[in-house]
Amino acid sequence: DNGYELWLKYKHIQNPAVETRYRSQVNGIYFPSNTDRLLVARKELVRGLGGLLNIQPKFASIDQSSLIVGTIPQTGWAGRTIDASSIQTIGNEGYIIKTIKQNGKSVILIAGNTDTGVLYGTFAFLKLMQTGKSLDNLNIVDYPKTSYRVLDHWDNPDRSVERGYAGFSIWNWHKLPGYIDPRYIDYARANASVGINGSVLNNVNANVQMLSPFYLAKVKALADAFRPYGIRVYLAVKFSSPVELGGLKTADPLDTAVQRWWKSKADEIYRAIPDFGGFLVKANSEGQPGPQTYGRNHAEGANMLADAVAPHHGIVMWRAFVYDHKVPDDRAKQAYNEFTPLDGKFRPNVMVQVKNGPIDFQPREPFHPLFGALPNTPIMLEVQLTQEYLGFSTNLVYEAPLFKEVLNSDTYANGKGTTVSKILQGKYNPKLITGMAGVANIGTDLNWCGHPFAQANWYCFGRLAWNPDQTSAEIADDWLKMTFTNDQRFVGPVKQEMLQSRENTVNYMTPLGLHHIMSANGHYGPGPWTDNIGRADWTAVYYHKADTNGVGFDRTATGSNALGQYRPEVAKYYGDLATCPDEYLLWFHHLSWNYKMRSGKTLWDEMVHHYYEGADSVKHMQQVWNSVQPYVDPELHDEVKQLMAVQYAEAIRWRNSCVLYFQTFSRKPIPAVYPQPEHDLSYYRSLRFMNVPGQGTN
Ligand code: BDP
Repeated sequence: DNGYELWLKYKHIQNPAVETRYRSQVNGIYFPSNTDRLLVARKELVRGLGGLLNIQPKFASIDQSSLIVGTIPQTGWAGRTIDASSIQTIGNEGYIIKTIKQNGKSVILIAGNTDTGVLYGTFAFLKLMQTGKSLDNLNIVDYPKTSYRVLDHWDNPDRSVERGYAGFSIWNWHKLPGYIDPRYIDYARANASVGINGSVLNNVNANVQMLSPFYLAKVKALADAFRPYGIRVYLAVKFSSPVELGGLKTADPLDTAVQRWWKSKADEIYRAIPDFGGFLVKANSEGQPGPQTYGRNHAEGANMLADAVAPHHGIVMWRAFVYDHKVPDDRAKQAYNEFTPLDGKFRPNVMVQVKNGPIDFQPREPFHPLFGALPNTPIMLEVQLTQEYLGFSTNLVYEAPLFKEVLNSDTYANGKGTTVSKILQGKYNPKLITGMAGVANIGTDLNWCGHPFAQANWYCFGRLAWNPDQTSAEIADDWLKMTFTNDQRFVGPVKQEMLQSRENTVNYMTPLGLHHIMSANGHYGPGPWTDNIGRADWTAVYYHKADTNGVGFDRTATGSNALGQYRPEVAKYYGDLATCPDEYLLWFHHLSWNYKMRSGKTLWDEMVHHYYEGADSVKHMQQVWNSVQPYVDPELHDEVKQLMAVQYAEAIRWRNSCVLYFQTFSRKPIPAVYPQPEHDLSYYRSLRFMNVPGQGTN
């Protein structure tokens, strides 16, 4: 098992009683398929049943079938059993799977208002079998709770991937548009199986060539390949394209020639790709040009692009990841400062895309203060699947708990209970479109994501974008069963480790609210000592502020007052040491090394404890993995085992580096109960690791 089949393995069902029962329930299938999308759904059903039940499905007339699949009108009398409210609830992408009792016979119906709904319903039906669920008395009414569920590929035209740790870009630009790699189809199947309906093909640090006719022909080929799977393509665009590509003198969004240039570019794209999704823009951030380059604001820039795509029903995803030297005291505050004055000024087809936290995809951050602060602006949550700050593709980190942490955060924007999840589900301001974006972790590696368990991050992103209220545990459960086996002796213990894995990594990298202490540029190993690299807000010392008195970033009123950007209830909760959870302590407070923690330990001892606990938990994970060896394909087992050994060594390096470094300030001993680091600090500081091409060395 090389991992290529992802969670769509459709392995033969091992329990003969279950297999027999399932077979009888799909004996005779009615599935009219007159569109490309219905055809791929039907093909998937054939493939799935072929694998799971080892059968060649038999298609039959509606009255001779025990499984009826189609759009509601196509399914005749069966479709007419669906009540009006369910039809309304499922909308354009949802589906119904239900058991109908007819003349003493049971029939299963999979139906949607649209062929997209049927496609999603088909995958959901297969998932029931993949996870060993009963197909008796079904009554499932499901639909996506957000409209835009998009993967962001940070892929460059030369096939390098910014922050990619799974090989090169899967887009073979050289062979496109002539050659459609079967991998594109498998990519689309995987996305459709979890409801992902959009794909931004290129890096947010965009190359203007992507908008040239030469590349647009290639983009069109991908759009055509993905369309049957309900996936639209989007492009990241560089704000200065009218100058760099169009030869204009300016890219000022209020200049009519610039507006005309974007309109005609949009028209050109839509002539080739009528369902093109729209643009993603990184503007005035990390050196990228933007409206501020011309004295305009984000809304003026975004609206100009929004007007170009609006006639074609396209959208603009405008990133709120902005920072520069303008807020020298605290980078965390800049996005809020720039965007809140613009609330209500964006066009309805602009979504402001906000990262989960105010800095940058750290192992743990509090939720971004922009959530709940833009009541009249469409919002999209951006999370990072590729493990830039989470140990690349050698560390096993299941990210659902990280995503859930922001989703469950209460912004108090509209009183208690205004969670980020509710905002994204449109329950706060139902007039606004919403979505979720995940920075993809996909590359040319045989197993797609580098680490076999990193596939779970692609999977859980889709599941949470579909319904942010699902739990990390239920998603892990499904993924493990679909990817490995239904055997509880495997699923039980491994699920526990997955659920714990992110906390492990927080513990050995950035416990107690520490952040951004990774090595500069690469962000893989520890670099708490990083200073003097040109810009203060790229160093580690800017964030941990350790000195002999203490450690942590004071973001209360006595410090940067970033806390003031949250609602009073939230500011009070994090600002008051009596309520601030340990997890966020040093994010918001600068505290003495002797500060007494809830555990009774001093801050120094507690920090050391977390670093050791983090590394030990990786050892525990290794033991669990060894114990489940009988239930895993040997090749896959060995691959994960080797990666866990790398992860353990990395965890030790992190632990020893950080403990020794912070000890230079605390001047306190590492409690004797812990094994002392084998080397001194200068050794750890001297270590250099090869990084991914084009991303500097560690
Ligand atoms: C940071 C990455 C950088 C990205 C940037 C972004 O280090 O490579 O370009 O985010 O999101 O995390 O634009």
